Amino acid sequence: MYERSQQVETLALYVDGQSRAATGGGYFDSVDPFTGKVWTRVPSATTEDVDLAVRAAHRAFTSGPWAAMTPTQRGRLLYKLGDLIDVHAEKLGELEVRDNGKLLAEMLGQMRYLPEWFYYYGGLADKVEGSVTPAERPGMFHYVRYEPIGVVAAISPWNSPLVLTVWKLAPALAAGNTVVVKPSEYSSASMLYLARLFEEAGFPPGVLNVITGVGRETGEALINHPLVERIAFTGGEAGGRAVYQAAAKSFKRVSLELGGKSPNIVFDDADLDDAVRGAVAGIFAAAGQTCMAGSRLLVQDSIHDAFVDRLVAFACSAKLGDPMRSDTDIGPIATRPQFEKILSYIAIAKQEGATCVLGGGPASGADLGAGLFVQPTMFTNVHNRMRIAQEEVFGPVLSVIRFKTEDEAVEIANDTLYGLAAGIWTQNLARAINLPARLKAGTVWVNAYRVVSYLAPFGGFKNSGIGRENGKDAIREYLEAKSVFINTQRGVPSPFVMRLPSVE
Ligand code: TXE
Repeated sequence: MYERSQQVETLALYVDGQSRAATGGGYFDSVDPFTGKVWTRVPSATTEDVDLAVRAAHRAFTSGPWAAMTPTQRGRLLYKLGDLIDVHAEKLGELEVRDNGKLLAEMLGQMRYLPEWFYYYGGLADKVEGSVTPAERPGMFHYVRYEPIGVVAAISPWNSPLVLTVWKLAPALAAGNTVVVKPSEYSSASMLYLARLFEEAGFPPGVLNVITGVGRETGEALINHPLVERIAFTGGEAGGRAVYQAAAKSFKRVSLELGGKSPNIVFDDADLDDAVRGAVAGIFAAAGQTCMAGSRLLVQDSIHDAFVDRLVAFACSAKLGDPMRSDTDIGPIATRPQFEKILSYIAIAKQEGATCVLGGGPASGADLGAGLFVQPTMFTNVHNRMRIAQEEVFGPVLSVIRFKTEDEAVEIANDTLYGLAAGIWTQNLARAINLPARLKAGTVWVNAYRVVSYLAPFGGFKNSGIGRENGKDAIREYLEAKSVFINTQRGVPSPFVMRLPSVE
């Protein structure tokens, strides 16, 4: 059993290869969501710190060892980092649990999987190939090369702090950029620890910088910094909108991974045991605090009542408790604002006339420490136009919606502003093949839920975001294409007329 240290640790920013306090000397506290006690003090980066970090990243990008490195050498550094993460996985997992209260089992799993991103993108670093285009006019040689963009700002949330940061870091660095990371103010510890592993792996100073602080100040200073050329953001809609607007002001390249209201669709031909587990994985795992939560459960009319009964029975057996314990299924809610937001949505669902068939409020008890727990909660008689079916709750609150036909299921599934993910439960082969194409979602799982991979592009349709992370094309998101024309013949034809090929 993991013993929490009682000592309050003081963290340091990581700028230009140095760990140090913020220039203003300020700190803010991070609270362990299970004990309710402050467990670490995090530096509050000022605008000056942001500027120092971005300038360091810019220097490292334009001159010095990183700029001179071959892609193969960069790749080797990424491999080394992957190896080091593997060695430190347990420590990193523990830090994340103390910050966000998610299950140690889940965070350890994430940390042990994390090196794969560095191996995969490390391997890709020297496989970005330009091309020579066919000659279409005499004497003109043309090729395309791909170049890194510059300083990347990576802004990440608290729910899976390192995983969601590494989805940005690994391809950005493999492509040759430099990065300034701003982790969530609720979960800075693991990223600051990871920064030291960058140093141990041999990354030159300035290639990775970590500044900590709140979104409205540190985050905004970062996205508005003129030397930042690319922003990669995962978080809520409000932050996403701020990033998109800041990006528009100076045409920064941007990718956004925002929320979801993902449908998890159960047909009457499904393996119902698996579907019950899939529904639970969709909404009660991580206490529903995941962007891809299957928060709308669409159940076919003919099995609706029996399925709801089975789901309630299964969800009732989930054990709430200390996220550090191996027998805990559901941990506390990560932050007080999130806890209050979840409870407010439960109240909204009740006002809207949905029927609460499970939970419906906060949970407390001897095993729950001082944590902010919400009971696994299920509403039936939900209509898709209700707010509880349209707005992201980011908590263990499931809206069950009835449908009769496949067409109706598709219509309900797509009737949302979001489009991050969707689940389908069926044993019908034709349906398993045909339905994914009809759903407006960046990821579709059939007879599975909540599966991600470094190999698989991840991102959203509609309000769920812009761009894709993971997979081999993600490295292109951190590169600019450049066309080079070389005239191999002497003589420039009429300088007043654009040079075009003859089309005879
Ligand atoms: O996210 P924020 P929060 C959803 C979820 C949750 C809501 C708010 O519904 O209730 O978002 O969560 C930084 N300029 N998701 O408040 O604020 C911020 O400091 C620059 C979905 O935790 O978006 C943090 O580092 N940066 C989600 C990061 O953005 C800004 C994950 C995310 O914080 C900023 C988490 C600004 N103006 C919450 N405002 C998902 N998609 O996985 C904030 N930040």
